[in-house]
Amino acid sequence: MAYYGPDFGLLEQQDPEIAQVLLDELDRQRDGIQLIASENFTSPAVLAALGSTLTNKYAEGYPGRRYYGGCEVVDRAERLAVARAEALFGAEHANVQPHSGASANLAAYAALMQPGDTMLAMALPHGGHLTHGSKVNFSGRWFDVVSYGVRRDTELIDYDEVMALAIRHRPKLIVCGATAYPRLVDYAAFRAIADEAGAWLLADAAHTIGLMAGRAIPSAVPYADIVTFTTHKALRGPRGGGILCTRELAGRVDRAVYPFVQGGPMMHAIAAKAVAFAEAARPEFAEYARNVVVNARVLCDALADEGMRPVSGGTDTHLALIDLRGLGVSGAEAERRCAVAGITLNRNAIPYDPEPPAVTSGVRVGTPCVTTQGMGPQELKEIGALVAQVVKNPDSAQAARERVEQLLVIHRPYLSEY
Ligand code: DSN
Repeated sequence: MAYYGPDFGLLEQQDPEIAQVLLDELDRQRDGIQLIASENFTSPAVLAALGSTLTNKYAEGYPGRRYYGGCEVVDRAERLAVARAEALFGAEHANVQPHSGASANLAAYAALMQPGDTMLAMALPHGGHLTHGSKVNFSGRWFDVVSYGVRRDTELIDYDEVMALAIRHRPKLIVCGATAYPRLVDYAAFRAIADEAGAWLLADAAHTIGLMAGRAIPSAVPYADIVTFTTHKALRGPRGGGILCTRELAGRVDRAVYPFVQGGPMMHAIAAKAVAFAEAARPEFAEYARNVVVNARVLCDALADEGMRPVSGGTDTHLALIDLRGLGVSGAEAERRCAVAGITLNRNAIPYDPEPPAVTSGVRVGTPCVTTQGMGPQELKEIGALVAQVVKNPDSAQAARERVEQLLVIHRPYLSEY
């Protein structure tokens, strides 16, 4: 059986154009080195659950309390997903229905705030997320947003600044967690600040939830009132979101997800989330999560050795943010040069970036994908050298591409056995 489902032959017959898209994307994923920090390769079991007939079922509501008949089977999938998420993260309550991390944040905000309320969150250009109060997002339009960032000198979160802002503005909600912050977030410090200011604390763990699941970094769950997350990044599940919260907030969170923010849950995605939670509870996943962090450190050091400066001086997580200003190459140009060599990464603003978001002075690299492929420190050291080589000298892209292909002979994702 092919990994993409038993009916691929049928799809090829009925819709060759889309079938070709699937094949081409499979080739693209297999034939390059994927360093996008927010991506991963799900397991064939997750893909099987995703490509299933559970997609046919409407199930508005929650298990045992649906607004449609015929939900007794899909109820089992959601109950399993919830129980597995609660056990995996040691959470009092889990909601597995959010379609994405952004939907999870929208629901979490709806559970805790009214439009016009004040929230304190990390600024997008300093590593926060669109939903942390960006003006172009619902969060920036509907709430009164106060932003914190990182210090110019250390490029680390300034907890004294966060405390001062919290005391001055008395936000209803404080959001911690980021998409491009390579260091650990001090959840205990944020808890103390939230308690001092009388605010709720939300940890957006979209990026790091997989590392928390594998116990490779400290968990936000004991500190935050609500933890939002995605299931498709280091956690290696299907594309989707989720929310963990205290027992006290369970009802508010559930009502905010449905019926406030979403209608029918995607039962095929929920089944796939359940598969991913079970996979993440295995000892092999803990080893994987630890290796993701080790690999990120090795990659970061290899880039630093080549004069590519890591923001904040290094990483504690799955990603590194690299300041390219010393090389005189923009993030956008570095992304293009790496693409020619078969290395996929993304341009990314660095703190206090003088360039606009479409150009940027940095790139973000992450190791969830390459670690899933079984690569280790030796390969990551070499990948760091290859990235540096092509960023500095685009003429070397062809030679780098050949070396990328050699690495992939041994480490291809989705091999033929799938
Ligand atoms: N777009 C995701 C990322 O790449 O970090 C965050 O939502």
